[in-house]
Amino acid sequence: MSAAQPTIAVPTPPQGYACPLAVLNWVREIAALAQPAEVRWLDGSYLEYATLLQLAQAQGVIQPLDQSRWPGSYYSRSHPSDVARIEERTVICTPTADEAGPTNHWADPAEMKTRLMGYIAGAFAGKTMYVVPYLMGPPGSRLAKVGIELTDSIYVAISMRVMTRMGRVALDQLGSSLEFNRGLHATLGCDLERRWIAHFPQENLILSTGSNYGGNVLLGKKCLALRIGSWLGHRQGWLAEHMLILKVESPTGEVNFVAAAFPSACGKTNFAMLIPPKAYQGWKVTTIGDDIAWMRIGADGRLYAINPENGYFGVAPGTSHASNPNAMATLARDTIFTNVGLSADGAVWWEGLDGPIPENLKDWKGNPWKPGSPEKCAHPNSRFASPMINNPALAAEVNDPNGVPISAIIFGGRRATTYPLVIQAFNWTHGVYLGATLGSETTAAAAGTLGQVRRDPMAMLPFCGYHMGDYLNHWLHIGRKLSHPPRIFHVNWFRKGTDGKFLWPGFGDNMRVLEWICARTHGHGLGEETPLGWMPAEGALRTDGLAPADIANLAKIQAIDKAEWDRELELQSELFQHLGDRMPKPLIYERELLKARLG
Ligand code: GTP
Ligand code: SPV
Ligand code: MN
Repeated sequence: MSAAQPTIAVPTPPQGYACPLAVLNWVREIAALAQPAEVRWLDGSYLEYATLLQLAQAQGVIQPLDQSRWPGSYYSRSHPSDVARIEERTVICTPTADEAGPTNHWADPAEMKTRLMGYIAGAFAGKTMYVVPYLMGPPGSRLAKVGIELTDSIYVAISMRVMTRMGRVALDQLGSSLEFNRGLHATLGCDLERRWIAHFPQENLILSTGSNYGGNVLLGKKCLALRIGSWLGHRQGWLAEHMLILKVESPTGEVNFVAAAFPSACGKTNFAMLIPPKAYQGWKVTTIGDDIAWMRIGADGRLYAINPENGYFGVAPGTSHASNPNAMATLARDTIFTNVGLSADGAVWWEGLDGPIPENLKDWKGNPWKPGSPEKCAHPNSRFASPMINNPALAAEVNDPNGVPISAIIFGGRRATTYPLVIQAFNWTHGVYLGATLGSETTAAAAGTLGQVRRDPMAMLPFCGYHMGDYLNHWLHIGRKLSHPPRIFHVNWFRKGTDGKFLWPGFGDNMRVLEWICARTHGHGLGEETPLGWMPAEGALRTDGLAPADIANLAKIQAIDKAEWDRELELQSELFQHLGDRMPKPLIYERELLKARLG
């Protein structure tokens, strides 16, 4: 890259920082290229955060909410064309297209780098370049990873402090190691024409241009923790997954750690923060993570998981005191809201929030809005970014560097038909098949058509950084190495009746399914063998406290419709064909077995 000298002096890190020369050189190289007016190293302190918030406010990037009701919280609106991840512009730049596989967009690494570095040349003129060192994972964890994100966006700098362990802690973890991710983000006025999210796994490099939306620009999250992470996991023998992690404690003291993969906007945050219904006296669910899990094989043959994140970037619409009280407590302070509704007196609002609707609202685009207005007040993918420490149900193990032993893995999608409430896989391979064939109706979390069923293996379709066939094989391989593999399940909270309404109440009542799952992992939940897998035996799902109408729906939720399954198997074969000869044979065999069992 350019050998040009920066026109400004690049400061060394604040006093007391140990910083490898490789980091300093990365900062110098990009400063020389992007030509910022100023380079600012962030140390992650609270004082610094407060200063950045003031600066962002002065620049009109964020505005404070009514601090008496929303302490420490701020509001921001994105560019209206920049509200979600953009999959067509998200590329994996491996040396060959084959390595990225048919489910990813591929671009030639040299060409893409030349193009994006061209965009970035001089692009920070007159601006501050923030140097954001960040740590993904608990300090001291062998799974934790360090990234250095360089950005011209103060919104990114602020959000990274919420979402990651930012600043000095990251450089302390790095020590003299040279293993860190290079991340570079240039806003470029949110220019759609120059919007790219490019991953260079071989170089541990991420370049993001032309966007300022969370998943595209908070590079620790989907870019490093999932796309680069999954690529590293394949090489190094671990798993980077789009999964929540929760802890369940029963009244008798039985403890289970459960990981669950649901596609974007399909219920991970809600499930991770579940509050058991009244009938479940003495049961407790606490949160380790709500979006990402890094999992490794422990010396005892169990699968151990950490949450690499430090905050939640949650979907606002639908979040309420009724649906998710823990999320409401979490976002009650120190939160950055993006693209929700805003009232003149500094309150936020979104569809599905309970309580009175504030007066004098403006919608996410800044237009006046009142109930009955034709457009939505909050964008369907509007988000809150909150520190996880605010979660009243945070699990005690959240900072454990060793992670937590996972006893059950759950896959689930948004399916109006076909899939019953819960199935248990017969074994690991069958479980991997359930994950591999996961389908879900598309949501607002990504740009594109809504509500169409698409295959989303392990909820990783937009996030797997290499060939999906190799990824599925990697899962099979990990299973063979686990002497105590987690049991694998498939759930569907979203099955609908002929009236188009959900058949299952969901949210807190998902505890009923979780209880059965935990019981199964301990060998004492009653199951019935069906063609799809084990399902709860008659009476094995607790229904005390469920509304009579919900109880009456149970038979419909659990029904297996032969015609629907014939169609489903056809749809599954599309993915199988797409992956060609890299589709693992054991999974092809699982499909044949299922076909035979269905008759
Ligand atoms: P990402 O952050 O995009 O990865 O999403 P997520 O999987 O964390 O999704 P989240 O928990 O934010 O849920 C998204 C939407 O699903 C919200 O509108 C919820 O109200 C809805 N939802 C979550 N759980 C349930 C449930 O059990 N039943 C029903 N019907 N809807 C649910
Ligand atoms: C998702 O889309 O799965 C998210 C939000 O969790 S984002 O970080 O934007 O990807
Ligand atoms: Mn997600």
